[in-house]
This record gives sequence, structure tokens and C-alpha cells, in this order.
Amino acid sequence: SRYGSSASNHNSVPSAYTSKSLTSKEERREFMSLFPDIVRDLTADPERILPDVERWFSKVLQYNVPGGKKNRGIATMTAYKSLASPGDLTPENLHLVHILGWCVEMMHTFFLIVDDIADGSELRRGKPSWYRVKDVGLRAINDAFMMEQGIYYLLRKYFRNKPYYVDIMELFHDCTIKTTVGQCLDLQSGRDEEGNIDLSSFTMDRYTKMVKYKTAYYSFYLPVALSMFAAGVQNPELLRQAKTILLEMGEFFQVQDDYLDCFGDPNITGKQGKDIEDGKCSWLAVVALQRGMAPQRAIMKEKYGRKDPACVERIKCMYEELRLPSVYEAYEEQTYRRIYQEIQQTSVGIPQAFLMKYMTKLYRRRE
Ligand code: DMA
Ligand code: MG
Ligand code: MG
Ligand code: MG
Repeated sequence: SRYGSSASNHNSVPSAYTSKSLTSKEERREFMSLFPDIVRDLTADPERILPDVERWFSKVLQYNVPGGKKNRGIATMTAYKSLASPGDLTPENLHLVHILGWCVEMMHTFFLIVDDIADGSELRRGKPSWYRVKDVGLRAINDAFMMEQGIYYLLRKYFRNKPYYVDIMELFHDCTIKTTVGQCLDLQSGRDEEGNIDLSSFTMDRYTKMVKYKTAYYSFYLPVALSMFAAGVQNPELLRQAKTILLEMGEFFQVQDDYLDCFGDPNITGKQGKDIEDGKCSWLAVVALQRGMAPQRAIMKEKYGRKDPACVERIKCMYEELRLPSVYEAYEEQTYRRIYQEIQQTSVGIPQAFLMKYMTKLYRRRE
């Protein structure tokens, strides 16, 4: 196929047909098997939670946390395995990184709960978004706070005596503020006080900054930096090098997310795209404005950011007329290859094998 053959011209970069799994079935099963313990830890401490709240919070966790792809949680564990010396791969240490992985999944989930309210999204992971579930509604906001605080409870319970406790706690805080700043940029979407969209703010520069903050820090830097702290990496230069690559991976991932919002299959993504209706500064909108001439810009001005299905349809048609799906495919292949090669050039102390595998898994993803 045209993708496979062009990718294989570069002998060292695997094509889309290389094995997609980051982990074995057994490892995923092991990760999942810890979830009931996490729920118990977070609900069974009477000092922390009142009996009447216990059942509700348990339901919040069960409904929202475990049903996703769990890329971020599993990445935390896999990166650690790629990094730690064989002697350090003890059951105790692996148990600890599993807990970190679930903390990352909880962080992801509490942001999604609020993101779906803010974006007006109806589906998440193939089920109604939490705020749309009967008897939940805007209680979901408080549930998100409880979930966020669950992270710090687990960190304190399991990591208080570790030399890297402060490092990982600060890392979670730092990634939280970064994400909220990115979400703030995303939700402004260049609208003025009257709610009109200012398309001149849809620049690639603004886009890149926004996705780095809202997605890349918590989804890519956080899991790997956690694994590096847990493996005892002390050198700040290594963290800085890893961060550069991981933020690029996060940008790549969010461009894919934006593409799938419009052109993906909701049966596979488990969510229903809303970026056009919401008037988001999405990758597709930015590229359409870059490539479009006066007529396309006029369509954007007139139809973008409106709920009317006819407007949404008109924007999608225009994306097709501008051949954005093939622009996207070219971007995806080039970026995949560039980042992959950058990973190959990193130093010892960065989970290189893991990062290469992760890129291969993300390349041409549909979910
Ligand atoms: C994702 O943005 C960012 C965060 C912090 C959840 P998004 O609204 O595009 O995500 P999704 O497409 O999953 O709703
Ligand atoms: Mg959203
Ligand atoms: Mg959003
Ligand atoms: Mg999206």
C-alpha cells in the first residue's frame, strides 16, 4: 500500500503494520487487576470519606476510570520496565508503578469529566458522558474534584517515604496547572465578548501552544517522567530531553484526536465529534484557513461554530474539497517518522525502546 511502502523506504522506521501492542495481554490484565484495590483504598478510609459517600464515590470511579484505552496508565508501567535495571523489577516496585499508572488514569478521567461538560459532548468511551447519566448532572463537577484528590491520597499512602515523593507530587501539580491553562486557551477558542469567533487567532502557533498545554504535558510527559523518577533518574538534563520528545508526541496525538473528531468512526473512538459545532481551534480548522482562499474563509466565517447540522455538513465538505484528509495523512507519516528518528538519537536513561514502540502504536490510530 502507499503508506506501508513509503514508510519502509526508511529502513529503520517501522511501517504501520508493525505490532501495535504496547504491552502483553497478561500485563494489561495485571494492571486491571489492581483497580479494585484502588477503589477500596479510596473509599474504605472512614477518616477520609463518610459512609454515605463511600458508595457514590465507588460508583463514580467504576463508571469513569477503567473503561478507556488506558494508554497513559499502561505507559507509566511500560516506560518503567524499559528503564529500570532488571534487579529493580521487584513485585513491590512493579506494584508501585501500577499505582502511579492508576493515578495518571484518574487525572485523565477527572479532566475528561469536566471536558465533556465544557464541550457539550454526549458520549465518552461508548457510554453517556458522566454528567449525562441520570441523577448526576452537574454533580459531576464535584465528582471530578473528589477524583483529583484521590490521586494525592494514593501518593501519600504509598510514596510518602520514597525519596522521590516530592518530585512526583510536584509533577502532578505542575501537569494539572498546565492542562487547565491549555483547556482555558481551548475554551476561549478565539471568541470575543459577544461570542463571535475571531478566525485570525486560529494560527498554527497558537494551536501548538494550546495542545502542548492541554494534552501533551499530562498525557505524555507525566507518565514517562513518573517512571523516570520511580527508576531513580536524577539527571535533570535527561528529563529535559525526554520532555522535548514527549511534548512533540503529545502534539502529534492531539492532531490525530482533532482529525478523528471529524473523520473518525464514533463506534471506534467511543465519542461523538463536536469540534465544528463548538467552534474549536482544531488542527483541521487551522489548516483549512492556511490552505483556503477567500471563498473557504467566507464559509468558515459564516458556518463554523454553529449547531445547525447543515452548517456542520458544509464545513466537512469544505475540508474534503481542500483535501484535508490527505494533508493529514502526509502530516501523520512525516511527523511519525521525524519523532521516531529523534527518539533513536536519545541518550541512555530515557526509555527509548518504549518510546519507539509507543510511536508505532499511535501511528495511524483510529481509536
Ligand atoms: C482533550 O481535548 C484535552 C483534555 C485535557 C481532556 P478534547 O476536548 O479534544 O478531548 P476529547 O476529544 O476527548 O473530548
Ligand atoms: Mg472534548
Ligand atoms: Mg475539550
Ligand atoms: Mg477532541
